[in-house]
Amino acid sequence: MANIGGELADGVERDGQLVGPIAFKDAVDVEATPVRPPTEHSAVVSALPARLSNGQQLRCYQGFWVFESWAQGVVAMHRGGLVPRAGDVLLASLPKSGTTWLKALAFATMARRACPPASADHPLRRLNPHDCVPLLERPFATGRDALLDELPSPRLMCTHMPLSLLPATMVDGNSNTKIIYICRDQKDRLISLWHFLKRNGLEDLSLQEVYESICDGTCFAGPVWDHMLGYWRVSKTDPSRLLFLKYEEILQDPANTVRKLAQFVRQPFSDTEEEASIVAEIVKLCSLENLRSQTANRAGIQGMFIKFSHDSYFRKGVAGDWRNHMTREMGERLDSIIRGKLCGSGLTI
Ligand code: PAP
Repeated sequence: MANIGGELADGVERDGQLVGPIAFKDAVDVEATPVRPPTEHSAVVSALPARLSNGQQLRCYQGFWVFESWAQGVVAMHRGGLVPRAGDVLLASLPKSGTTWLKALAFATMARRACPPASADHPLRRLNPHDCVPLLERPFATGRDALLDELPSPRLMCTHMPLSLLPATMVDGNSNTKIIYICRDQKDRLISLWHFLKRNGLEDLSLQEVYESICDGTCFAGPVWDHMLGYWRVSKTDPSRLLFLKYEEILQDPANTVRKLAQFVRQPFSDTEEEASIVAEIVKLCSLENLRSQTANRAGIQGMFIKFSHDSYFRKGVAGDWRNHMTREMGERLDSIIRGKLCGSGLTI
């Protein structure tokens, strides 16, 4: 069997067969997993600063705002609740930065030998991308984190948490975990978030409220600049461990991102794969149009405490939509806050 690109990624081969990540929903039985709520952290959480932001009760843990319903699980995860494995790949983002797209692209790329992107029964043709790649905080919040141990290698997982709240074993210098971060223009992210929350039960939420929560750093997973900077700095000091992507760059050249991503997880495309247009097939499979048209993405919901409809993850998928909703002054004020916070880091968005 070929050793693709010279070096075979950890966890890619099992019993002589090339394998990829298995869709979360196919690999585990959520209902059958024993529940062990992380109640040992209730005293820690009840002592944390609290506030209501964009219709959600939040707590501030170690400088970041997290859903109160997730807070005990976040503490449990942070304090070492997840045992990393060789071959783990973790996707990270602030919500509405392109997470769903990145999940699809990374899953399709890593799983391409076990599930060719053109195959009719590809998991992304029958499951929502969030059912293929688990968000770490959810099983931790519900005490079902044992599910993550059940996932076969190579594990592909996701988080909205900042780097500083991940288990130290996943992020310290000796960790084998590869992290792919995606960020997006905060003005477009804000508009996307506003539409998403309105679509999922907060019909009366004002744009101004969401806007102010991003400007003053109190939105979920914020302050957004600290979230981005935590990942950005590691991508600069250790680029083999952290790949930093921008939504707008993927929009411009998705094929280039797929190649970059494959290279990063040490599964570069072979000449044979290039000749067979596998990259283009992955891009097509993961396009907004294709994903939106799948039955699994037109119906159904996602989430444990908070429920989000599958179709609400697919809206316009463009850069610059903020101009249709915000004044130029609002845009300039937010840009200037973000620029000031990122100043000197080398990161521009
Ligand atoms: P999440 O963090 O809650 O998972 P996320 O996927 O980051 O959400 O955000 C959804 C945004 O990604 C939407 O942007 P919009 O509101 O500005 O339109 C959605 O349209 C966009 N999106 C989802 N899938 C794709 C895709 N395949 N290609 C491009 N953009 C996408």
